[in-house]
Amino acid sequence: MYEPKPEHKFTFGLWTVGNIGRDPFGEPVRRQLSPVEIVHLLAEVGAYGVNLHDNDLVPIDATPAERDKIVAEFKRALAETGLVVPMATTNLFGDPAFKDGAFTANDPQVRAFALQKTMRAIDLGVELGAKTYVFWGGREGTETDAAKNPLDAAKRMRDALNFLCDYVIDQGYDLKFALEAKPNEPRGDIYLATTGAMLGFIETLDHPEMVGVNPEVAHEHMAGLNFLHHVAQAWDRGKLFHIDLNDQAFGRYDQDFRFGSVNLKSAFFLVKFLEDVGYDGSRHFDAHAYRTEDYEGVKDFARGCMRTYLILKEKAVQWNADTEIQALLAEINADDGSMAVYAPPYTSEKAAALKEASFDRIALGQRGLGYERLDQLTIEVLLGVR
Ligand code: DIG
Ligand code: MN
Ligand code: MN
Repeated sequence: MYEPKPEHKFTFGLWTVGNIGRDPFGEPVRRQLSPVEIVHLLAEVGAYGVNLHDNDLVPIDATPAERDKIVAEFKRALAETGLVVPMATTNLFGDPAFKDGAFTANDPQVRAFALQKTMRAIDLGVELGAKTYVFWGGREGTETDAAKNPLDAAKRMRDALNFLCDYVIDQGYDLKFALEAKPNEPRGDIYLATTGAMLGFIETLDHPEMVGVNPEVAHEHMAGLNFLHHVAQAWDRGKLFHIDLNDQAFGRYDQDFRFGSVNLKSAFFLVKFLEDVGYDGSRHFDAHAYRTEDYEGVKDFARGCMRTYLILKEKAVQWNADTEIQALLAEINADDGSMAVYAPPYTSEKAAALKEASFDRIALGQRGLGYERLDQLTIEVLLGVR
């Protein structure tokens, strides 16, 4: 039961199960696994794919010959295990060169270097078979707005993404971009802080059809937002190109906890949404094990992410089939059709008639909606007593 299979499209970044447990207040607690070891670990736990930042695989100072050797070894591990690489991205946040950002940095040489590094990383991702390219602007932000005008930052981000979309078109790559929002950390404030902000920004680009979003649970939670609502808005716009699953206590730094380990009900409604609408992309766990864990614990973390997803997927089927829940939903959404006359499209006749219509406002306010019963039934499905 709840065994991950390739069709579930569960993926992990090299940096997730490869996280060695360093944090702002402590040194690493686990040895660094090689990318090849990580591929084999992910195969052992039943993952479908592995994602990477360029430098998770190829050190930033590797020579072209070293790069080719590393990539060849990695490809061999992929062939041996059958894992695929659905997504790739660039590390534009680790090297000190990017301390003031990459695409939005005040130094034009840093901005140009970031473009160069990203083009090379896109080449690597495409070489490994990636079809989605994520942009997380971890350093694209400020600690003081004295440093740069947010309009300049937005223009620089737009120029960079337009340049890179044109590069992908020029190269003939089959690749889409997915922008990942985060409100803060490591910068004091990060530009384009939420998925909603990203959706608005995408419409200002030259090739908006190539660009979607990669919402992450922890990042909208950090901003105190309902993650499902952001995912639904992205889906509604046809922009849910990828998703980062994990968990997170509200108002905390980015904890990147195991999926479903904190907010079980919101994880349930997210899984139900993804399954109900038929989301066909990767279920990418951008998370890592507790610092207390050894690599057996890391495998427990990875298995837990996938098991919880599959258990919640089964609960969603049960919720959709629960006769009492469905009867309540039918009652809540009862519609005698009398208001259909005002339905879109607008006409001046409809507006005139609606302005003259009479409503029993008191009665409208007195209706009980049964949400307590409906939510309790949901909780009882999740607790396994229905
Ligand atoms: C952090 O949530 C970011 C980085 O891990 C990476 O660039 C991106 C891809 O999932 N998520
Ligand atoms: Mn995160
Ligand atoms: Mn992420």
